[in-house]
Amino acid sequence: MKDARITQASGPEDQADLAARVSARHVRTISRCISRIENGDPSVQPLLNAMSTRSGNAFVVGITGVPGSGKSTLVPALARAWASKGVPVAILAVDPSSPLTGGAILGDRIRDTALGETNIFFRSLGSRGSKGGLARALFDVIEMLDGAGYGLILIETVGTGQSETSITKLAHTTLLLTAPGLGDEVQAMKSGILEVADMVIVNKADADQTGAAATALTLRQSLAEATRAHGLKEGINTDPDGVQTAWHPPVRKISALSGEGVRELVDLINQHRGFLENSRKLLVWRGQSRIERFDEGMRDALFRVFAERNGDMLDTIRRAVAEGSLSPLRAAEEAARAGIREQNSEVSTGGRHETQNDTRT
Ligand SMILES: Nc1nc2c(ncn2[C@@H]2O[C@H](COP(=O)(O)OP(=O)(O)OP(=O)(O)O)[C@@H](O)[C@H]2O)c(=O)[nH]1
Ligand SMILES: [Mg+2]
Repeated sequence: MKDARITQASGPEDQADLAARVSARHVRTISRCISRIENGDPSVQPLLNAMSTRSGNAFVVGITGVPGSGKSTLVPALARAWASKGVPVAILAVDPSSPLTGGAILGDRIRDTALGETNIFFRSLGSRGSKGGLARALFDVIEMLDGAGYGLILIETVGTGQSETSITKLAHTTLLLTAPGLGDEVQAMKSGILEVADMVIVNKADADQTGAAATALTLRQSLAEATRAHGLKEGINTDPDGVQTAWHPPVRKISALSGEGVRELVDLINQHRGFLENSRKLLVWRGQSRIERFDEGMRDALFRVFAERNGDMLDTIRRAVAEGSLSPLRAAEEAARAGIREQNSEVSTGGRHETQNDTRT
């Protein structure tokens, strides 16, 4: 009963209750709120506002790579490394390539571990399902999880479509996973993912040592080409004064299955995080991504306010646009200007809107 009431929360009391449950990392509540974010449900906004005031502490790692490279095997291993140190971890699987097994397998693997029940949250997200775009939904989901106290957020995404490019905008560390024999070095080059990867990890070294070494070598060379950073060493680079100036993507071999090299990978991710913090890139980044979300939110809000006030006019314009008697872009421009003029004249003639008081106090 209580849950049903919370799902439809609208009053201030319910909102506080909802925020408290999310902050207590109540798994079912969080999962339900993610669905509401995916569905573009505006009633989740007060919660997002509340969570946003507490966010800014989570570190976000994106794991991308072609199907079968071992992302779903690596992700739980990484999650456990942080969770075992008491850091609550959230895993988001974006578009698991095999909807039947991808997400489910990962979920099962996590459920198999004792830690999973307390400290690791798992959820899959589909780009098709997100109204208003995956990147936007992901931003809000990350913000909520961050505010709820998840210190590490891992995002698994298949590196074949556009989803991985939106991931690199949201993830602080982008990890490109590959494996010998998949032949995706070339594909990675072409898609441009190599240029935005912060580290390139060759998985399945246990199954094919020689192949893994050869793949790593090719990738090292391709990376130097892609980033035109021939003089840099892998990892953190410093200037003569010891100031950390650049990060050059390291290439490492691991076995997600046996765990070989995973501890070193955890150290590497922490090194990259340290670099982002020391060079203040993380701070700048967080600011920028908040500004981007503000800009998007502003566009949405302006449209919503306009539609609320001028529903009839909007219908008329839409019909004219559909019939071809008005150009869509010109109609948009003129409607926006008409909306602003109307707002201004209301203010100057002492209209009913609060704006008038706001601007004078
Ligand atoms: N030998 C070996 N096999 C591995 C390793 N990591 C993953 N695998 C196997 O590779 C297969 C694919 O692994 P997944 O973790 O499902 O790969 P994925 O990248 O998540 O694949 P999608 O979700 O389909 O994109 C599974 O059969 C794994 O058991 C490894 O380190 N060594
Ligand atoms: Mg997977």
